[in-house]
Amino acid sequence: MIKSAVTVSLVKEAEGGPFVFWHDLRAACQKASELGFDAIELFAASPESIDPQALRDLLDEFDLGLAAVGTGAGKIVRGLTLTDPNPDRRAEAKHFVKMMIDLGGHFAAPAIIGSMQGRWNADVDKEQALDWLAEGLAEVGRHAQQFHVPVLYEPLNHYETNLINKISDGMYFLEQGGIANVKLLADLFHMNIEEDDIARGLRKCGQHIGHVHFADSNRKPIGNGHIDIVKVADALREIAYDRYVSAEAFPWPNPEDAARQTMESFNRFFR
Ligand code: LER
Ligand code: MN
Repeated sequence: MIKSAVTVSLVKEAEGGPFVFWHDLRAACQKASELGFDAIELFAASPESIDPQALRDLLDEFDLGLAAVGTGAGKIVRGLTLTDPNPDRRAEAKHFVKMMIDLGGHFAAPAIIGSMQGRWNADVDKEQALDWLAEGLAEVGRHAQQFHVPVLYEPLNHYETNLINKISDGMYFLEQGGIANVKLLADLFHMNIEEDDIARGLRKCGQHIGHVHFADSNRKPIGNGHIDIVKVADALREIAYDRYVSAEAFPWPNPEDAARQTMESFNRFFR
């Protein structure tokens, strides 16, 4: 059965970004639980900034799972990416991701590689950047195996990366590189920009999809833009998707209403 999640960001530098709840983890868990979410997805500044026992206690208290942990703070706060031309910085990026995998792993929550993939530019050509990305994903995928969770690789729209934008290109990339234990994150906001047909993109990738970011075309909570969510839900059912759809949306018009609207849409389309 498909499960619901809502994002919580604890990262000052990410303010203005597409996260529903902000800064107060306890209040976010309380609200998520009240509204009936199955889990939260956590965006933290660093692995060390989270006390795993305190997180465990909070999740237990509010009967929530941890759907996934973001790694984007590695880029936003520390400027790290898996495709940095400097080998020391690439190693640091992989280390950061592995620490996040360790944090999530104890909760059976996969780590997400989104903006940490970086982009090609004057200092690194596209072929080289893709080689480093493949190498990095393979390494962090192997690291995650000990927790029996995959790593989630997220193709982003072309304003955010020039490496891989379409979900099926992400699938071919993982397949061609023989990259094990890495699944795809299908973010409906990015897919609305990049795919010819979102539902077709989801069907094509089938079992390779390990997580869904649930936001509308304008990144408001689902139901406030022009994505045809009925077709998306049909496609997810058809591929027997049974993991999380997680609200990575703007806190519009405010966090609580964004979460409530998401839950109403979730119940309408997935229950
Ligand atoms: C991360 O999940 C994402 O979707 C990116 O747009 C964040 O930069
Ligand atoms: Mn996303």
